[in-house]
Amino acid sequence: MIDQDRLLDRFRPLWAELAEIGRDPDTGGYLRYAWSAAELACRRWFVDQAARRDLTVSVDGNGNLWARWLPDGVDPATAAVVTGSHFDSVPHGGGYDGPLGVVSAFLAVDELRDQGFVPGRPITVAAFVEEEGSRFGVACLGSRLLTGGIAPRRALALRDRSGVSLAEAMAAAGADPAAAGPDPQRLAGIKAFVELHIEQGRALVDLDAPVGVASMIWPHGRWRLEVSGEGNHAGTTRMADRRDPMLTCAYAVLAADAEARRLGAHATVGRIEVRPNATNAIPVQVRSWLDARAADAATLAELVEAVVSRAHARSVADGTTVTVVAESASPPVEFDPGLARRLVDAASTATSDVPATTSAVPGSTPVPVLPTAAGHDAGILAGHVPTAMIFVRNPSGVSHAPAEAATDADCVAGIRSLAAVLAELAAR
Ligand code: HGY
Ligand code: MN
Ligand code: MN
Repeated sequence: MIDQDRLLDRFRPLWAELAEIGRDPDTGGYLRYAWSAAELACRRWFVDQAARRDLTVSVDGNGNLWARWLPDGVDPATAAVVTGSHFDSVPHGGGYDGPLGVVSAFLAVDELRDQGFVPGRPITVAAFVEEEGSRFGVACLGSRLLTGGIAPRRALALRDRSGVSLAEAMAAAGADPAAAGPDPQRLAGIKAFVELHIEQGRALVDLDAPVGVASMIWPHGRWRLEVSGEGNHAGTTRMADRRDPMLTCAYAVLAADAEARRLGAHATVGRIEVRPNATNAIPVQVRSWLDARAADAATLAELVEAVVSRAHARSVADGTTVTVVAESASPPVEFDPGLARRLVDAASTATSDVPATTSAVPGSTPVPVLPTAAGHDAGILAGHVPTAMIFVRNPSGVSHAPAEAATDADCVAGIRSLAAVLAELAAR
């Protein structure tokens, strides 16, 4: 059995090394955008960690990082068990969403080596680029490019808020944009992919479990609503003469909330851009981004359709025009049930000595299997290789905000579970 205290002593300094990279001292949140200085620092950290473990680092044409443990005598052509996550964050996001999966992967390798475990196949640590889509607008951009989920031409033309394209950002970081695109050979070299991730919710808290396993990912997507009206003077323009796009946008936001509640779905508008964004001018255009998610594709489609049709109806009354562009879409993902079962068994054994802290939900299992409404690179890879996810308990349930956190003890329970899973999947 893995020694909890020894793992804690390993986890804390490694976590502290990464924790300061890209952290905003005012908010405590992270500003780690794909190909930005902060994320490049995380990538250097990754390469350093791999070197310390004699793992061979490779970078695919999309900028995803891979650090491989190839045991003596194992044929390099043998498909690898891969584990990892991402470094990038939402603006002022939490520190665990992504990095916990990469740190845990390196520490799981350490634990296996300490146990004298010698895999029968390579074990590879991975870090995917632009999982959040915070800079270029499309979620899981690195894993979508890898798997052919987005055309390189479209991806490379995506621009950030200051107008820099993905191609320009890659080139500025020394990567070759022309190399971006599907990598079937790399995919063929993956036997299974396991992503460890902080839970983005409170299910494990309510179930009194330190770790859980994912059953599925809700379908979800991002739609850009562009409302155009007539720019004019805030003071001298009579109310009856206005064509104010802010009204149509505000109505769409409230409609999204109402329709999501009606359908038991989730809808958020967290980003708005106003032109000219002046205090004393009626806007000429208001752009907003709808993040919509539901437990099934039909409900998601109904939600988006309802919001869009209500926005169009309102625009007639406002004398504005609305265009809607789907920027990023993720269909429902059902994880491999056989692999999920193996993860439950391995994690149950690995964490059997973790004491229950509160009264668990009657009938709950030590390692619950639960759905999530959060997207992940595992959701993209699941369409191509056997894939599973381990969740680590998040006491507050908060994510995509500075308050996101997990206890060290639960992070260690996650690492122990991941090490056990890797041992099982990579056994000789
Ligand atoms: O937005 C998401 O669902 C994920 O956290 N990237
Ligand atoms: Mn994530
Ligand atoms: Mn996230």
